[in-house]
Amino acid sequence: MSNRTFTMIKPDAFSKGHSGGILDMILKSGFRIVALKMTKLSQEKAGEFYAVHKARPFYGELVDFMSSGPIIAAILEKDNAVADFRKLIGATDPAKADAGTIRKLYAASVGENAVHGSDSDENAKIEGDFFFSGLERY
Ligand code: FUP
Repeated sequence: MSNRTFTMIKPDAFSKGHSGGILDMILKSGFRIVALKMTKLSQEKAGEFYAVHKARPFYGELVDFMSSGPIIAAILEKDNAVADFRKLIGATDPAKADAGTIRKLYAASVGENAVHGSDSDENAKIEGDFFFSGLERY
């Protein structure tokens, strides 16, 4: 079990001014920030990040959305980080997310669902490495 996960505050939540509220929830839930940056994905980079979903019908919209504006990317540390962070963000569809989760509070739809959270230790490492060099982690 690894103690790190990777997250993004997506363009919808960023543009609505929810970044501070989301980072506050993350810190108050006991995660330590290992790496953090504001950036904007190109279509090409967003497509690369979500390549696993290439065959899905929503892939084009997902790539358009994720490259539509700035995001905040971060590596987070905590015991049981991947599972605990998935619990904190709630279900992919905010209508199904538990009360008190980030998606329940801040997400509008399945497509524009405010935050990303890695779904496995293996993907947490791949996704963190996609955004951050060794010099950008503390
Ligand atoms: P999650 O791991 O909760 O982010 O969800 P998935 O890995 O299943 O999906 C990745 C992203 O694809 C979601 F954040 C949003 C998008 N998506 C859609 O746009 N429509 C869908 O029906 C499912 C996912």
